[in-house]
Amino acid sequence: MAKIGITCYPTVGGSGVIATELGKLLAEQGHKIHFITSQVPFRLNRVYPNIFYHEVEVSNYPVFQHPPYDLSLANKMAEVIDREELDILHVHYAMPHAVLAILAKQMCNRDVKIVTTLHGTDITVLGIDSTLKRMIRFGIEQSDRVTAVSHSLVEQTREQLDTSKDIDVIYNFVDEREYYRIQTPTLKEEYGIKEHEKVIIHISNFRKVKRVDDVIRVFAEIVEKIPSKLVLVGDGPEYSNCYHLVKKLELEDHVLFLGKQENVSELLAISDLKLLLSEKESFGLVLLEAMSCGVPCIGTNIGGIPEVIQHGVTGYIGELGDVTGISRLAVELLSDEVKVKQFSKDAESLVHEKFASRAIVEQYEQLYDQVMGHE
Ligand code: GMT
Repeated sequence: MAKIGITCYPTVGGSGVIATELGKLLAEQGHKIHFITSQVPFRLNRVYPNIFYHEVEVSNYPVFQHPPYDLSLANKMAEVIDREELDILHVHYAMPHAVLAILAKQMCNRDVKIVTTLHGTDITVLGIDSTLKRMIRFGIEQSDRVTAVSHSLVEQTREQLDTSKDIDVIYNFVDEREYYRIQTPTLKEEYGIKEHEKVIIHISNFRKVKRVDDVIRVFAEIVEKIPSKLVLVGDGPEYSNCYHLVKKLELEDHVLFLGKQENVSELLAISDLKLLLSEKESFGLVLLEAMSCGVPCIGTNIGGIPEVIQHGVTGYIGELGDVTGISRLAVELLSDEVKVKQFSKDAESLVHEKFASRAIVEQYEQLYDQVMGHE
């Protein structure tokens, strides 16, 4: 069994979710897991006997113009590597975690192996920022092993960082014990949604890249043909713009703004269709969460989304920004009960086959074994 350190962004966000869920499942397999983060990861919501949490403390010495969080993290990583005799330090999100892990490795007294997982915006946005690019590439190239959450992200990393480093694709997963089709017989009514109305859901952090305005415009065309409600879950910089757009399109009675929600599987249980119309998306973990709950999805032909949705089987892939084309696909699907049932069944099966949590965790375990020289 390995002793594994995990660093991630502990707040809401797909990379933090995956890092935390991976830590939990690895701990269930008997590994010792040490989270090294600025806060307790938000999904670490109960006591696990072989999971430990090491908080990064940042010095506030008045001479510093900016608190040196990054350096304090590297210092903490080195301290935990030595004290807990870590075999592996697995960092999620390259910027700045990969380069800090390399620094920590140089500061400690063990031949700890560094594994870096790329999640998306660390490459697709920050990787093209000239103030960060060289540092991100260095962190990736110096890591012992690098994984990415989709083939598309591997290609983008190669192109944007101009690196030939080997990158393994290990897809994301969900804990199927949490994401399944639960029975919520009264929830629809409690939200004031009529039994015959279809529910279309979008979940995101409402950043510009998520194109939530496209979701609203697509819904505006759907609701003209099919009695339905749009449920918007999450919060972020575009939230108030979305609010205004809903008002402008006179959709106030049809759109529910729910803000951040914890028990998303209950909301997915009342949903008929999920929309993710982003312009950048290395994977789209929310699609997997929906599919695991039997909700068909429509996504854009962007990044890793076509690796997650099987077009015509578990949902549809539309062109970025093609509001009319996407709403046509949605209306066609929602008008065909038999098709919705089949897509829903196939979505669940796909999660259990291609993205099964046990198989994905095994891929990480195999990679750890290889990097530790056990294979
Ligand atoms: O964009 C987000 O929603 C947050 C971001 C993150 O870093 O947590 O998500 C990225 O990582 C997720 C987990 O691997 C992926 O499912 C998301 O597609 C990816 N986001 C982007 O590529 C924009």
